[in-house]
Amino acid sequence: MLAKTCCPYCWEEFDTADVLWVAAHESLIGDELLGPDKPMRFLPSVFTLSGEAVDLMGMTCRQLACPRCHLILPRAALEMAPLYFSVLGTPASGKSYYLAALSWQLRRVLPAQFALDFSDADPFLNLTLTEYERNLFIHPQGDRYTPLADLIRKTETTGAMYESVNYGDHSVRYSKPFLFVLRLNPRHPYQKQAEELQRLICMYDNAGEHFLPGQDDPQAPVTWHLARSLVWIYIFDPTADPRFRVLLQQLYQRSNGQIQYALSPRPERQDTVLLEAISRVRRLTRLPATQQLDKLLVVAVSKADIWYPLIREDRLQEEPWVVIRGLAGLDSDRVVRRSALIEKLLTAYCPELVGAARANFERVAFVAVSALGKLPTPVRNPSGHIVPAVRPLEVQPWGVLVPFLLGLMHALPNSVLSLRRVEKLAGAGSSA
Ligand SMILES: Nc1nc2c(ncn2[C@@H]2O[C@H](COP(=O)(O)OP(=O)(O)OP(=O)(O)O)[C@@H](O)[C@H]2O)c(=O)[nH]1
Ligand SMILES: [Mg+2]
Ligand SMILES: [Zn+2]
Repeated sequence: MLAKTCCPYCWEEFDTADVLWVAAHESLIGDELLGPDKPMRFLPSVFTLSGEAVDLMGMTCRQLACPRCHLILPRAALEMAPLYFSVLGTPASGKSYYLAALSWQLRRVLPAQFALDFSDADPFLNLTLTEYERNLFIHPQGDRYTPLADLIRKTETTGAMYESVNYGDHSVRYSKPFLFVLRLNPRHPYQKQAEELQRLICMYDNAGEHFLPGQDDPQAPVTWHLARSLVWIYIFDPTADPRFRVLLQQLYQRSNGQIQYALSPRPERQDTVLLEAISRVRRLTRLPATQQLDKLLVVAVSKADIWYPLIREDRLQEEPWVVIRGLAGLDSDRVVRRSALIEKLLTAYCPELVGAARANFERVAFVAVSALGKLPTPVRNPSGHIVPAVRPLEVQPWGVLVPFLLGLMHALPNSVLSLRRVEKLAGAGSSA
C-alpha cells in the first residue's frame, strides 16, 4: 500500500489511510456529494480479517472512494503510483482512434514481446475504450465497409464519459480515466525491481474542444492531467493543415487518385492547441515562461496511411523494435532517424508547430502513427456524401505503440529497454 496517492478524477493528493469506503448494504444510501441514490461513503472503524471495511449494517464492503470527490477508485490506485499519459489534439485529429489502436496493441504486444503485463485496473471504468476496440477490431460485421465516423464517434464534451460531483454551492465535472495496471512479468530482466516499477497507467479521451483556447474551466478540470503527466502525446493531423492538404491532393492526383474524401473535414490551425496546453500547465504549476517543461513531447503525426508517401527514405510501416530470444528492444537509432525525417517535413510546411514544440520542451520526438494501417475506402453514405470507410477485419495499426514506448522509456527507466541493451543482455546470457 502506498502512503500517499493522487486521485485520477479530481487530482487531489491524499493519504491512503484517509480513503473512504462505499457502503455495501442496500439501506445505506445517500452521499452528500454524489446524490441521494448513491451508496454512502464512510471512513470505517471495523475491518474484516482480510482488511475489508465493514459498514454500519455489518456488510463487508469492496469499493473504495476518493476522500475529496467521493468517486470510486480501483484498489490498484492505492497500491501503485500513477503514471499519466496525456493525449491531446484538435477535434477530429484522431485521438479516440489512436487510443483504441493503442490499447488494443498494448494488451497484445507488451506481454508477448516486452515482458510487461498490461491489463485493465477496472474493466468497468475502461468500458468506453473497450467498446472502441471492439468496434474497430472485433466488429460483428468485420467484412463490411463501415464509415469511420460510425465505428468510433466524436467524443462528446458532456455525458457518459464524465462524472459530476456536487460540492454544495457548485458542481464540478470530471473526466472518467482509463486505468491500467503495468507490471514486469517474470521474463523481464529487471524482475527483481518489479515492485518498484509497477504503475497505474492513467489515460483520458478528451473531446478536442476541451483543448481549445478559452475552454479551460475550473468547474470541469478535464484536461488537468496535462500538469501531472510526464509524457504528452500530441496528435497532429496533417490532413487538417491547409498546406499539407494542397501537397496531398497533388500527390494523389499525380497517380490519378482522389484523396479529398479522407482528408479532415475541418481544416484549421493546430499549433494553438499545443500552445494553449503549454500555457495551462504553466499557469497550474506556476512555471515561468523562460523555463522549459520537464516532460517528453511526442508529436504523433496521425493518419500516416495517407501521408506516408511524403517520406521516402524509411519504411514507416515497419515497427522499430526487434525481438531477441523473446524480449523486444526498441531500435532507438531508427526512431531518432525517422523523427528527424518527420521533423524536416513538418518544418518545411508548418514551421510554427515545430517552433512551439522546440521552444517549450527539452525532449521532443516526432512519430508517424496510423490507427487504421491502410488508406480508407471512399463509400457513399445514406445522405449521399462520399465518406471514408474501412472493413474492420482489415484494420492493422502501425506506429501507434511508439509514442507510448518512448514515454515508458522516459518516465519509467528499465521498463522498456533499448535494442542495444537487449543485445547486450542476450550476449551476456549466451557467454555465461
Ligand atoms: N486515414 C485515417 N483516418 C483516420 C485515422 N484515425 C482517425 N481517422 C479519421 O479521423 C476522424 C476523427 O478521428 P477521432 O479519433 O474520432 O478524432 P478525435 O481527435 O477523437 O476527435 P474529437 O473526439 O472530436 O476530439 C475519424 O472519424 C476518421 O475519419 C487513421 O489512422 N487514418
Ligand atoms: Mg474523440
Ligand atoms: Zn478525487
